[in-house]
Amino acid sequence: MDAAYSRLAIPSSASKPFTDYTRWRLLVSDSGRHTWKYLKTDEECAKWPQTSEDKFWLGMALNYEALAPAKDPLAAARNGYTFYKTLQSHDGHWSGEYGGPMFLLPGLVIGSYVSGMDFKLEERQEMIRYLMNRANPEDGGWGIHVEGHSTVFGTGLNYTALRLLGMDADHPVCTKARATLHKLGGATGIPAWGKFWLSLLNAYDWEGNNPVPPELWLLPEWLPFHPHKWWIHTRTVYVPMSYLYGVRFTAPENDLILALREELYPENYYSINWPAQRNNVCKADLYAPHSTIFDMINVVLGGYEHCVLPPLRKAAVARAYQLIVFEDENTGYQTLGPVSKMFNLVARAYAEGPESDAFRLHKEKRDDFMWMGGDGMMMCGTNGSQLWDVGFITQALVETGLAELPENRESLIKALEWLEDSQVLDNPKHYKTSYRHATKGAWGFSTKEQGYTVSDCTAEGLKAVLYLQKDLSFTPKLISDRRIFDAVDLLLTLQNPSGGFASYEPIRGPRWLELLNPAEVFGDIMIEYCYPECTTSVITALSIFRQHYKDYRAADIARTIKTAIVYLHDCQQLEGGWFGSWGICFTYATQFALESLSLVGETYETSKSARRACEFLIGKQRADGGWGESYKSCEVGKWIEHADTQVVQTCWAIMALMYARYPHAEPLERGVALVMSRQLPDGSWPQEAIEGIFNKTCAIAYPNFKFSFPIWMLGKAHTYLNDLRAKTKT
Ligand code: LAN
Repeated sequence: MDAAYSRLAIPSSASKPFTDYTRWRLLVSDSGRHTWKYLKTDEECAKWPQTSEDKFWLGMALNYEALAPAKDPLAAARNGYTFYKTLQSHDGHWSGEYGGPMFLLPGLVIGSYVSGMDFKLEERQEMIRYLMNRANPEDGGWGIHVEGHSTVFGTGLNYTALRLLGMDADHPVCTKARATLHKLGGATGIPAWGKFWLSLLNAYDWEGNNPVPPELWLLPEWLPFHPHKWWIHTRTVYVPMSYLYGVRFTAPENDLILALREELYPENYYSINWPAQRNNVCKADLYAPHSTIFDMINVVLGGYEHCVLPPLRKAAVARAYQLIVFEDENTGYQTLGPVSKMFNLVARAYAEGPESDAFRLHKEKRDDFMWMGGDGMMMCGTNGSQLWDVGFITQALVETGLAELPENRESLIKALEWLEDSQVLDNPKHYKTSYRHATKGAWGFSTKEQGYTVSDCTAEGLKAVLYLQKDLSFTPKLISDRRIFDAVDLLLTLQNPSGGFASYEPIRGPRWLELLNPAEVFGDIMIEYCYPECTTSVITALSIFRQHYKDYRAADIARTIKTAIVYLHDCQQLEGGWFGSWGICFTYATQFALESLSLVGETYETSKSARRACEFLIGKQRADGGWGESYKSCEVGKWIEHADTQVVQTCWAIMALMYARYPHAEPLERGVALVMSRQLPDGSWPQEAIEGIFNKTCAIAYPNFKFSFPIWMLGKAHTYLNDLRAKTKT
């Protein structure tokens, strides 16, 4: 362990790369798999030249010539795609960074360290650099995400990561971060997941954690609180956590761990009253405080930990381990997400050792989460957002007519090939036995290998395929009707009684389970909920589908759309907007909801609800013509202005108004002008604030949105405004 993680001499500034950026390559293989390679020799570099895709994501200059300046919105959209097309991967999808959360890289580093799994030197150097670049300039700490204020969660874990990666404790970056950590009270007050990671590392006592008993997996499945009824991410993280807690995994002490025990705490580590820390969470971190009932349950469970029946624990640990193996095998060792990835990896490495296949395969797929960017190497929120990005840009091109231009045809055929290759054709290997929902016919958020059904990803994938295969004359018809029906059948299994659609599965557990939310830093994570965004994607997909296939399950589809619209009305807020859970925030969800309403003819002229939504948006337009909303809207549930106008949100707002057939041109024209004014001479748009969110508090990056949504909006607005002007003239 020690040799692989030796001390490194790190410069005091991270503005310049620590490695040679001309040597990094993104390998795109196996249906959109992303892994970054560092080439060692000039010969290798000559054989495998850097592409624009590599250079763009590495933040290197592309030096494209300026395009002819756009005279109208359509020309601007066309220029946008002229640029964006050069970033398309050879297999037809668009790669991209999926960073933002600041609690993932420490999981990668701590999990690897305690499993004895090394990194390449260049990876360590660039991960260190990334953390240096992401430290908050004022206090040197880190928050829960890249734009967040410093917290114990962010600072305690990223400090630990830096130290394990090889930074010295007296490096100025460490000194500054440590001072902030201590000012926040030190690592005793780290939230539950932080306590857990530090306990695995042997730098926090297990006694300081609330219990994570694996025995829940042995309870009868009909119980309303059985973990298979939890939101899929919570339960998939809970499986390996309960295993690692059950066996009390603890890395062996070494000098570095002993040093961390000194550095992370202002007080003497050995004098800390650990059981008293279980519910100690720093104020700067706390978003969802424990309920009283949860605290009471923890007292009982804490008592149980002193008298566990060994055979019962053994059986429970074995059951949890079986579920870990199922998950690994279902997903080609990607697992559902980055947190379960690293917990599963630690569990498998512990149980099966460094020589095992499990260890090797986990190591291989660990690369899929490591993304090299302009500021260094990060860990991504998933193994990419492949489907999500391909889905939006292809629809944008078809709807705007840019798809028909000869110059774009090849790129669209490639995108269709990728979509064909990425549809999941079967249910999971371990299906009901691992509590999975069906996957036959699905598109997931990232790759087919990860393979999880997501309602809106399946819907956006389906829409993209229908657009490409049905609306364009020049595309091969790669996906059969049968496969299209499979996607539709799957979507129809996902509706909830309220009419709405949730993210991965129909809601399984009761609402009150939220009282048992243990995470402290995230809201609404215990069960699935319905989302206007997911609901819209599904019903728009179904409605496009039925235009082409009038007879297939027509009654089911009609009923589904009708009840979904009822749900959408139910969740409109008084001020007129919809609250967004996956993008920021009201602008994002209101765009989706108005698209849904337009399906059933509800627009500004015909529907009070659509009109109220338009007025809500118009009320938020800024003097410069754009819109700008802060991620804080998602935390507090109320619109909060961003300091700056945002191109992507301006596009969402204008798309929303166009869906509702907003009749006044002037606000739209001003928004369009703002988006055009921010376009660069090469057709691209610069990166602005972070676009996405999850679990109410954690922002996440969708850097491809700055291409797909301006292209989409500008192309659509071109025709829309022309029509509007023609109408007002007559
Ligand atoms: C995502 C990313 C995509 C997102 C949309 C498709 C946009 C959404 O409409 C449905 C939910 C989904 C699939 C989603 C769920 C939660 C994810 C997987 C993420 C935001 C990406 C990262 C996040 C995951 C939970 C991060 C790991 C953290 C934990 C708390 C386990």
